[in-house]
Amino acid sequence: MSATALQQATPQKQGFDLSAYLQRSSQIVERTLDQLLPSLKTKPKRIHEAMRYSLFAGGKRIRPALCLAAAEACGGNWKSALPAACAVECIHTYSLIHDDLPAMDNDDFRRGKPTNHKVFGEGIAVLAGDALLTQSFELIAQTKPTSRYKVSQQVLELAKASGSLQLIAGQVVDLQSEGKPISIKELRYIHERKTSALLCCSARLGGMSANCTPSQLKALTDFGYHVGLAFQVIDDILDITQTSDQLGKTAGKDQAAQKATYPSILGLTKSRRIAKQLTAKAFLALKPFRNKAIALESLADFLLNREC
Ligand code: GRG
Repeated sequence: MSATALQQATPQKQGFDLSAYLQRSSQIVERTLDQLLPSLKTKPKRIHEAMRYSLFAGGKRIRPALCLAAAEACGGNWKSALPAACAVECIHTYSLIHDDLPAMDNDDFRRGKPTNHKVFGEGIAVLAGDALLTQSFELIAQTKPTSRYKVSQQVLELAKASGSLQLIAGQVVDLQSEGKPISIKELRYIHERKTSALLCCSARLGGMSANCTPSQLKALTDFGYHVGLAFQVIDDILDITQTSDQLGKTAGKDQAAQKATYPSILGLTKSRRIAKQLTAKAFLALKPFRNKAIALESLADFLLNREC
């Protein structure tokens, strides 16, 4: 895409305060999660401590925000989208806990804190991840049906995004590819599943909670897909350009693990260009929503400008 087309695709977001929006959406999601998850006093206390330790460790809450903003873009409200918003954050946190385990990426820090297994031990960390995965289905089961989307369709949406054809598939191929040269096509396969699938699902579930039309659902799918890919390219760039303190996790892990990433295959300049092009495509997908997609647009812009 040319620079002019990119500028045209990049919307103006004057007057919209994304940081206040993220603060409010995180607050409501955290309050709801706190109410719906077993308390720290609930037996067996250790597992609930471990689940809550990672869940409330200070993530950016991008997936819930996408879900709530997608609901708004389709004329819905936060209240109806909250079970889905909380469910996607539980899936995301489970995937991070498991990804950090010694059997996977073996990370010591996440969200600026020692990883779950460093604090609670590997056994409890595996179980905390399992419990959050299960918890997410308990949450999505509490969503309300709409005239277009039954509860079972919304549950299926979450199951498919987190199953062995999507999130798990991305992780499997990522693990299998370590230390091997892979093509850009194979790398995109990993990114589509490891990252894009859950971001896309977050936006789609928000739309479904608002009883979105099929064409709105298609637009949210295009948006989530491209935002998800851009997000991962930028994450790979940040792994090189930022410090561990800035990231809240160990920097430079991809290179150390000889992981194929966009910057390792194409270099930083080309990777930045690709991230911008993907974000421009995400903006274009939002055109049918007109000014109702201001929060989604700002989120995509924020994710891109973490780095580029
Ligand atoms: C199923 C074990 C398992 C893993 C699935 C999600 C995943 C694959 C691995 C986690 C590590 C990773 C690089 C994921 C890609 C998506 C991504 C960039 C996650 C980080 O998301 P942020 O930045 O994290 O939204 P916070 O901490 O802000 O919530």
